Order: sequence, then structure tokens, then C-alpha cells
Amino acid sequence: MKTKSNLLVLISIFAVGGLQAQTAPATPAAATPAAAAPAASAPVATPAAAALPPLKVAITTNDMMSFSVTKIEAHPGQTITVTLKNNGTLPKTVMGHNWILLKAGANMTAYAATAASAKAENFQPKALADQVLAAIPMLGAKESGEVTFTCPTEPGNYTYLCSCYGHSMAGMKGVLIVK
Ligand SMILES: [Cu+2]
Repeated sequence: MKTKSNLLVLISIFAVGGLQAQTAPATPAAATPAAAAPAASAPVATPAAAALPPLKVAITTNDMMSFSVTKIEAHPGQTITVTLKNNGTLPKTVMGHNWILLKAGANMTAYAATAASAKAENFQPKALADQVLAAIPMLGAKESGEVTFTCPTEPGNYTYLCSCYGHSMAGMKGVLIVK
């Protein structure tokens, strides 16, 4: 691979050099090959996974304890940005919402149960932080939050929830499907 790209650079230098010799004086020739060299080697280094377009997911919620999006489909390794907007009107202490994406195999019910008694930690218990892939902290009325993360490389279903007291039990949850 390296030999090939070196060869390409050499060829392009010769090509540019030849062209310069024919059409222009020597002065600009020195600058042109230097500028062309990184451009010639860049495509060789680009991995196939980076070709995936980033995924943007806009979720809204309100005082009714539900997410507007309950299913997200993504590809392994894809860059995902989730935004959450709380369109509710009730105070944060009464009806705040967050967005917590759990790792594969995490028990959502168990996470929610522990989170329910972690009000001092905004319902994001530090003791279970190792089960969380990505999170948007609790939002009050009219507040927005955002998180950008890399989609897991392992295909499967990943649960997300609002971990505020009782909200996931009321249906405030969804699934990220990686395939
Ligand atoms: Cu909630």
C-alpha cells in the first residue's frame, strides 16, 4: 500500500513537473507538488466505515411521559447525534426528562429501579454508569440537550429510557437497532 501511494505521488509530481516545464516558468513549480502530495495520499488512508453518513435523531417529549421517537435504526460504527427537546411546561423537579442509552445486556428495569432512588444524582446513578453508552442529562420545560456518540459495532437491540422516577414504567423508552 505504501509503495503504491508513494508511486502515485511520484507520478503526480512528474506529471505536474512536466506540465509546468511546458507552460510556465520555474517559480510556481516548487509550490504545486507540495500542495498536491497530501491530496494524493488522503483517499488511501480513509477507512470504509468513515464513509457512513452521520445519523441525526431529533426526539421531543412533553409532560405526557413519552418519546416522539421509540425506534432508531443505525449501522455499526456510525456516528449518531441525538437531540432531546422537552416541550412540556411542568417544573423540572416534577416532570424533568433525560435520555439514557444502555449497553447490550443491561437490565432496563433494574437500571430504572436504582435510578428512581438516585434523585440527588439527577436519576443517573454513578454506581451503574458502566451500563450507559450515551446520555442526555435531565431537562426541564423548554430545555434541549444533545449527545454525539459512536454506534456500537455489535449488531443487536439497545434500550434507551428516561430514568426519572417511574417514567420508563409509563412507557418512556425506546430501542436502538444496530444492523
Ligand atoms: Cu421522563
